[in-house]
Amino acid sequence: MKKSYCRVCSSHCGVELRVEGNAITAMRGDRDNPLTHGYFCIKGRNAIDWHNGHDRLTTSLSRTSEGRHIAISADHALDQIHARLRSIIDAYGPGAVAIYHGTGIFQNVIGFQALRDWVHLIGTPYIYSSMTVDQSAKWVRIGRMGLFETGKYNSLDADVLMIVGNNPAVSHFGYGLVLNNPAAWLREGQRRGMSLIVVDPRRSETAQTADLHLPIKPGTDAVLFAGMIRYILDRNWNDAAFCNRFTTSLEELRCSVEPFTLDRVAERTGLDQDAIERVIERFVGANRKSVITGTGANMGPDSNITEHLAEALNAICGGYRKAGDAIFNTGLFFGLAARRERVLPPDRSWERGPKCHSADIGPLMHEYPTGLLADEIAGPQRDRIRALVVVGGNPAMSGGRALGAALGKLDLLVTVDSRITETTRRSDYVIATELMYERPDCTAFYDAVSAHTYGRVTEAVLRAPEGVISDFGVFWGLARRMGRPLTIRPPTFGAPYDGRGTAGFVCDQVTEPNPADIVRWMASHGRCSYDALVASEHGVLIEDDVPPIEAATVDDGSRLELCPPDVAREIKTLAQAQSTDDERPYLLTVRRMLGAMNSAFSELPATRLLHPTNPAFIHPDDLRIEELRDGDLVRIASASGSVIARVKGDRSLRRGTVAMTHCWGRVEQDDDPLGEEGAFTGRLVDTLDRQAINFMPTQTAIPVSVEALTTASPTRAKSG
Ligand SMILES: Nc1nc2c(c(=O)[nH]1)N[C@H]1C(S)=C(S)[C@@H](COP(=O)(O)OP(=O)(O)OC[C@H]3O[C@@H](n4cnc5c(=O)[nH]c(N)nc54)[C@H](O)[C@@H]3O)O[C@H]1N2
Ligand SMILES: Nc1nc2c(c(=O)[nH]1)N[C@H]1C(S)=C(S)[C@@H](COP(=O)(O)OP(=O)(O)OC[C@H]3O[C@@H](n4cnc5c(=O)[nH]c(N)nc54)[C@H](O)[C@@H]3O)O[C@H]1N2
Ligand code: SF4
Ligand SMILES: [Mo]
Repeated sequence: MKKSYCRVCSSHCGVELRVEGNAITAMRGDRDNPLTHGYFCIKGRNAIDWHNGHDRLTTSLSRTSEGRHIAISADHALDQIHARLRSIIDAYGPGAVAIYHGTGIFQNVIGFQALRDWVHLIGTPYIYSSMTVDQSAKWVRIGRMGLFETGKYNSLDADVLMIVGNNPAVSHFGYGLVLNNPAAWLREGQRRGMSLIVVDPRRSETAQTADLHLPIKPGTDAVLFAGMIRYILDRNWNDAAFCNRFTTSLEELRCSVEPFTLDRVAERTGLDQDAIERVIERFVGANRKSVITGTGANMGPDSNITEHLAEALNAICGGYRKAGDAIFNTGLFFGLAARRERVLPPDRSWERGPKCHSADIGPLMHEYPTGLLADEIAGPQRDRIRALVVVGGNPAMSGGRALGAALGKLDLLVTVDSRITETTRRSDYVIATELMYERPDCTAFYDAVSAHTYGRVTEAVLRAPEGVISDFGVFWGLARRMGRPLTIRPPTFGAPYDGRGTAGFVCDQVTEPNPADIVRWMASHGRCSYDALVASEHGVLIEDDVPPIEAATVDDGSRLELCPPDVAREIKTLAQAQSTDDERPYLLTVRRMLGAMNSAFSELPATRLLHPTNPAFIHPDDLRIEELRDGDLVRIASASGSVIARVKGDRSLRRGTVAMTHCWGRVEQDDDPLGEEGAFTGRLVDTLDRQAINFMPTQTAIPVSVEALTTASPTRAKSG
């Protein structure tokens, strides 16, 4: 068995693979991995199909003038792409070129850094990613409030952890959580004595093991947090010492949340008043506590203010690690600067820097809002985006139907992926790339966000099919054609690519570097030598030195801004809002399914055997009222579109909720009139109903109607 690690998600499970010929024939979790201890999930196993599967792209494609895709060598494709980019840049400047990167590149450290350097060489500021249709409310919150450097407690040390709209037991993800098999670490925390509070309209797999669960009405989290803050401030239960030293505009916050009395909050959130009080008391009474939010909190109609108020609750209660608490992650690859109690002040980056073409908005963490990308491409302005390079993403689906349609208006669409997707279907060129077990890699990208001082390297355990190149090779090849050397730099989150003054790995312009040499370079800076990383085939976990967080030193005046004027205005609007929609009595919520990773794996036979299409989960009592039975076909309609789906009873849901996963099916209903390939919920997303600053569309708590179409047997499988 060969050892490596899974890179489908950021859990980075250690795996053992049996390779016969050049195919994976068996796979299991590596029991000796110090963090994941043999854990392994269906998505990880589905990667076998991904590598060996019949739908693997084994050649690059180009589109003929009649619109057909034909095979082309990667070399010829890159020649043609380079020439077409050159003429677009000559005519309209580098700002006419944009990049979109999705979840498929986050676990490929060399490819990702190559992409970033290439964007830098092109000279366009326009970077888009899946983050701005995901949890960029966190970036808005950091920009408006600032950040406390010590970070939050998690299952390693919290006494109380409140998880809001996040289901790590399925998603294996959560900002601030231990990312390696997070559910196991939550259980470990509970064994240690930690209380787990979950706020979720669904008794999710995470909520099932929680000590307290608030089954909130979807989309009302901001109201809950405003009410909790009011209740705490009213009783002076906040951490006054922390507030005095590290926060500002507490009085403005107090005034803003005044209308949110607990009885009103209970009514709007559909929660029991006593249950809310119990949660507040448990949270406030604990010494080490933090609030963690996920997509359920960051995708609703008030996502930015929800995120801000959740963090304000955390801040007024001093929910951050304090002087003397342990720093569990000291940065295995690049080392982290000593952590001390201090505020990184708000910077509101979007008020400066190059603006979008279609809106007066600048960069957010050096990216632009994907929620605006359709306008940026298809808008009337002469200055618009004409060429888009997509890497490891499927924006035709993830950005909603409007973006799917806008992609057709580009002069040039290039997609770098390993399989056919709704985005490759719309592309002028598709570059077929390597998959994870075909490349050497290391976990350096997660150095800053890992909960532990942990890292590992892996070699390639399979040969890529002939005709397939690496993500790195795409950008090295394009840079070579530009006559510029590509430089690979240490990965950083939210920092300008060229602004760190760190020397990089300068790539030869004639001979393509061996990616293994770049991994060696990447892994040679840190706490552990490259040779030691290679020798430790289960990954390296350093636990023996956990230095303490340092106390604050001189006061530099930086404060967490609890309630700046725009936030106060948004809270006021929230207090006044009362939305009811009689025509659309249900609220559509997001949820993830174990076997698929957004659009990836959703088409695999193993996934479809379990779920012929993505079900519309509804509480059985709601099904009864609608005179529906499991498997019945329904039309689900929002104000902006409709999908055809099959219902499935689910008692874990709050009544009045329809929960569906995203990025399944086809973008246009005409391509799949009966919804047999799945229901694309992006058609229900109103792309004009967007948040300020990050232009995040509402993806959860969307008012919908449910109308029966026909009845069918519960287990009817996909035809054909
Ligand atoms: N309605 C609605 N819309 C949503 C969401 C929702 O909940 N509801 N969720 C949003 C969220 S959170 C996200 S993150 C986005 C997802 O947005 P995207 O990232 O745009 O979509 P994915 O389907 O994850 O696309 C990943 C692609 O990467 C490819 N890939 C995998 N490995 C590699 C690799 O090594 N190299 C390359 N080049 N490609 C690779 C896969 O084949 C796949 O096509 O969707 C968003 N959209
Ligand atoms: N298996 C699998 N794993 C994945 C992915 C996948 O597609 N499949 N995608 C990956 C990606 S890109 C991301 S961003 C992460 C996301 O990771 P998570 O944020 O954990 O996403 P979900 O698992 O959908 O959990 C969201 C929870 O929010 C709840 N929710 C919905 N609406 C609301 C609301 O209005 N308020 C509250 N309080 N809760 C609400 C849902 O019921 C659900 O339990 O997962 C990653 N991991
Ligand atoms: S949780 Fe599943 S998909 Fe994520 S790294 Fe582990 S095996 Fe891979
Ligand atoms: Mo995501």
